[in-house]
Amino acid sequence: MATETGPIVAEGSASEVPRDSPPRRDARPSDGLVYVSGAFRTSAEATVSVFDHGLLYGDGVFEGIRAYNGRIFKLERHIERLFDSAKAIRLEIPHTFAEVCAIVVETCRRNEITDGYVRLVVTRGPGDLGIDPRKCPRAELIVIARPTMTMYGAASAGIRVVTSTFRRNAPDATSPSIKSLNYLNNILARIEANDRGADEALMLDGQGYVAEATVDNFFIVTEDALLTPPTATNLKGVTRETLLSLAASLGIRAVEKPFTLFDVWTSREAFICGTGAEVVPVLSVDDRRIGDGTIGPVTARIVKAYNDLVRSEGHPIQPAAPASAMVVG
Ligand code: PXG
Repeated sequence: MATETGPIVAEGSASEVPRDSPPRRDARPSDGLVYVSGAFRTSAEATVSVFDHGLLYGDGVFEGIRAYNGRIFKLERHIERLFDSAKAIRLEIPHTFAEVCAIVVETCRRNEITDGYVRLVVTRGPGDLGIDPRKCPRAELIVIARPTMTMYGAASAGIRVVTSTFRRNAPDATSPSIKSLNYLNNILARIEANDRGADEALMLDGQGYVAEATVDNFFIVTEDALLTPPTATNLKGVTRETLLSLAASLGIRAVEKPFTLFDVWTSREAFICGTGAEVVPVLSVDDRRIGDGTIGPVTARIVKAYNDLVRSEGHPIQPAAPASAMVVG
């Protein structure tokens, strides 16, 4: 099938994506269009080189973003984190911040996304064998937009979590704040959780304090506050920071401080949060029932407030209609 191969953002061009050729209604193949190598291609034709260092060495970074009601939630914050992750690994994204935002919006448009999930990947690009990034002259930006994304089976009813024997990356190794293509530690933890019949794994830091889940930040509710670990040992989650400010607006005291498994096992409520998962109640940890084993009142309030917020703000996918179009009669 013919692909839309025109470059969306020419090198050195202005940040706006050209809007002269709007996507045709019939242009979206059922498996979607992916932005890769500077153009939109069908999923079948969207490929990267086997010499890409993202594949060969996990050398790259990524982002996951959600869209609700035709708007991309926290788009700029996610792209900012993508640039921060890239900076940390000395990876130069071959576009400006504004260009990346425009490409994400255009990918959503071309895939007719109203509600969905966007994955950005920036790899070191194709090079030769050997880890030296100097072999890779140009980084590769990939943007995928899908109408659905499910992380856990019956997430809204609550999940079962077990503590993994794999520790979250130490801050003096590959920083856990980098959303890098190296997720093996977390994948091993997830396999462990799968083997033990749990939905998700909780990971500890090198000192034995609770860090986070494999793709989500972690909160507990104690007698007097909502607690989440400081971000030195986990990802600076966009959902996590959104919930901290939501808690403030709901009058719920929220504190960032280290805590242990004992604090988790004896907490009143617990939940995990992330862009993909949203806010998911945790009903048991290591076979200890959390609270009375049902979704607690604080978690329920936070779930509702988050669900309301994500549907009420964000970067519009479609451009605003011109004022003249709104005049009736
Ligand atoms: N910790 C880790 C290790 C993550 O990977 C989060 C916390 C939550 O961060 P945000 O900014 O999303 O609130 C993540 C996020 C996927 C997927 O496809 C992964 C994430 C998010 C969305 C989808 O596996 N990770």
